[in-house]
Amino acid sequence: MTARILVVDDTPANLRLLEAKLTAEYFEVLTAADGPSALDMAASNAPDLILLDIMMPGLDGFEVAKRLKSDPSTQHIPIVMVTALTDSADRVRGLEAGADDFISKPVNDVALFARVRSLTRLKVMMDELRIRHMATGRFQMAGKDPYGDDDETITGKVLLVDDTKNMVGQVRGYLTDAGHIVEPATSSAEALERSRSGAFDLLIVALHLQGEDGLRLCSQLRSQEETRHVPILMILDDGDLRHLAKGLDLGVTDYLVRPIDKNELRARTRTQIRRRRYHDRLRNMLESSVSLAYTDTLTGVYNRRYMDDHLARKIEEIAATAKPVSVMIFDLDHFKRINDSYGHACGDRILKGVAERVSTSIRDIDLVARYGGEEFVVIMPSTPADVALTVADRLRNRLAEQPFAVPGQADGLAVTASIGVATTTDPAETVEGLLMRADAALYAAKEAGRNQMRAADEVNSPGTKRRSPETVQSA
Ligand code: GH3
Ligand code: MG
Ligand code: MG
Repeated sequence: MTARILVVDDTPANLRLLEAKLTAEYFEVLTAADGPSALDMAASNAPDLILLDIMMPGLDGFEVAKRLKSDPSTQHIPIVMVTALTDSADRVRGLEAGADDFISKPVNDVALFARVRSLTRLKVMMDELRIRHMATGRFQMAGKDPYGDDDETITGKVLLVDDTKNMVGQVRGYLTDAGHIVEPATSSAEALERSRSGAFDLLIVALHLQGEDGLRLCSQLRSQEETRHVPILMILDDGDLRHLAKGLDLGVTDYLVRPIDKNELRARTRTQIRRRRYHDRLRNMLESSVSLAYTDTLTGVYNRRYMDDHLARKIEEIAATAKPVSVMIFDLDHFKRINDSYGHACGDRILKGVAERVSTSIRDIDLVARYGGEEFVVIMPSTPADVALTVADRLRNRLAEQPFAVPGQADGLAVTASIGVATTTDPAETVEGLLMRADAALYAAKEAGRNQMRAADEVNSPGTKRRSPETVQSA
């Protein structure tokens, strides 16, 4: 994988050195000799990573990082501070300005490449999500920039894996004081077991687990489904670069060196949890935009297109299962009056309430969809006619027994529905034919005075008309 890296340093010799190292590893390298030109290049050249010197005349590295992270067009670019400073307060300041990591001068090759690869890999993944997300057109609609940080005091749940009691206590104290929830694990087995709950935002692994290989644990955490995307913060001894490089190759997201500095630990923990949240947010947005294709936006239940496909599959399955498939169509009674008397928004509110009440009244294998307007369909696989009728009547009753809460109406509004039910045992039955029979039964229920249900004929009569009472039999 090739990545474009922007190197920023006011000392020409440093620039040339980093440029040479990176070019030799086939990275594409851009250079900037001061803060303002770094900002320009970041905005116009879309680098995948920025290596940023801290001490520069004029605009220093802290300020450049801060500006890059507050500009929506550059805030997703990872920043690595390249610094001669070893003072922990400066590192913390860098992290707070938005840096993702540090490399000390003189720059060590292993640390440099491991870090560059780890961060560019992460960025490629996030870019992919962002592009797919933008392609769905929901990016603006969601009204929220997934890169935006609206929570400065971000806290999360951390699994701390280490067997040295002292350090556990210390790290735990540092993090709980900052508002995080920390659960300890003292062996690899315990870590794997506990992390399977999927409840953690960050895994901290101290490498010197007695008699165990901390790196192997990291690799197991990476391949385990529940922790695949959870960041891992590795704690290692100063100078242990061999393990560092290996850990980063295995997918460890960040690292800390002993002795642990309180502020650095907190800052890196926060950065990792933030990154995790941001990744989750993108994924959720992606999932909800995908589901947009098959759900009804007002009520959140399935839409008609999805219902049609689903019903076709269920009818086909009869050939294998020999079990009947039933459908019900229900239509709210005199719904126009509700709109006319209380307004369309109130009507919408009731449609949502109806969908919710129906969704919680049916079995997991049943499916509810909005058929159109104030009409809904429930598909019930493996359900004979008599059972379907029982379900329909229960549903009718659940709608009628309790008014729907709407703003401005203290007692809520009473709503009833009329329901038509049809059943088939024939795998050659068509979706259209089955729905038409249910619809005809619905019409009969309306004719009979509403707030009731009717079953359709067992046989699909040819020439059945939509809501034609002749083809309907009373239940
Ligand atoms: P009945 O079914 O009992 O014969 O009477 P109705 O008044 O419900 O029947 P009709 O089918 O004539 O009217 C359906 C009304 O449902 C028309 C429309 O005002 C309302 N409606 C359809 N879709 C929506 C919607 O998305 N939101 C709201 N608020 N109302 C809707
Ligand atoms: Mg109606
Ligand atoms: Mg209607």
